[in-house]
Amino acid sequence: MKALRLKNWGREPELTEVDRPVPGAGEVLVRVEAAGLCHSDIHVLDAAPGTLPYRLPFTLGHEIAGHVAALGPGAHGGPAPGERVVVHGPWGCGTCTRCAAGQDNYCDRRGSLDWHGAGLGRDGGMAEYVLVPTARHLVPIGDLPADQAAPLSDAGLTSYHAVSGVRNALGAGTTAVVIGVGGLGHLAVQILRATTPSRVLAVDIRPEALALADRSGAHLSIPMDSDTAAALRKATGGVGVDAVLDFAGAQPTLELATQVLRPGGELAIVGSGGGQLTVRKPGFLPPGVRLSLPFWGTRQELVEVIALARAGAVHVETEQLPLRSAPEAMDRLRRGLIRGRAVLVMSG
Ligand code: FEH
Ligand code: ZN
Ligand code: ZN
Repeated sequence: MKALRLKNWGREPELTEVDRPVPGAGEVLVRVEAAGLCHSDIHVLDAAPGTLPYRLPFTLGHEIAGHVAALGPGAHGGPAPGERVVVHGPWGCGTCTRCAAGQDNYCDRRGSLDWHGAGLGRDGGMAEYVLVPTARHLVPIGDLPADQAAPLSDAGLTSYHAVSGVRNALGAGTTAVVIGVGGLGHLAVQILRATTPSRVLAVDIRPEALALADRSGAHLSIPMDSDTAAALRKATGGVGVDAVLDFAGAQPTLELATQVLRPGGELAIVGSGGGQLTVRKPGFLPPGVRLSLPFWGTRQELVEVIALARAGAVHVETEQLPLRSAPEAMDRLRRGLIRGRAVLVMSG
């Protein structure tokens, strides 16, 4: 089968012919229908040798949807052959209390593993087939199209998990701000609209991203410039915003968040833009502000995201591409030229 494999650190991945995996005890072989591209793939490609614990070579792709092709011995109780599924991508140790609860994204043994999941040190889904270690990593998707389901397993799930973490601050009469309206941010806007009563404001530097925010249901989209803080404060009648979800995580966006947060507000730093905040008392942060660094999401949250999409409450704007176009698409992703989410669609 064809697979996009990372063979050397700092080098482009290669489309390679490899043997189709055969599921062993407890394992499930999934025929991949779609696999999304993520900024984390770029971070993996650009990682210097030794910075990630992963062993080369491996197949990329941690945002995967398809159907069950075969079950290994004893792999029962999960989806049956032929059933369409999405893969819960964070694979932990499988035996700690977090993994046992479907919270592999916060595995207690993460630091000792030489993988973080499908396509992250283990063979992933930018291939015709992917081997999943256990059926508990699979969530049924019914008739949801694969190009929708795949991005929901990472972009959607990460956004949903971030919203879940700040939900306490988002009751009636509140305001939430999404900074960065890309593959994750446009889904966060929809998830906020679908699951909270908050007004949703969106901030981005790109006009096309602000248009995407409008299409996604933002009440107001505001360009990132020197007037953004004033515009956000004005939009809240001067009291400040109740929650900021920063999908950039860059210095300017973190500083914007500290300028507009309401006392007692929530800041979820989702993007890995490398921005820094000084947290001290007294300091610049409003009193009572809570910070979170959400990572990916739980299996149960993935079930909930899929249910939202199947109910029509969440729709992913995708750019669909064949597997062979992945290197070119990754280069455009690296340069910020992908609108929505790029999804590799497997033929056959
Ligand atoms: C995966 C692995 C490591 C860092 C970040 C990620 C995210 O793409 C998961 O949503
Ligand atoms: Zn990702
Ligand atoms: Zn674990």
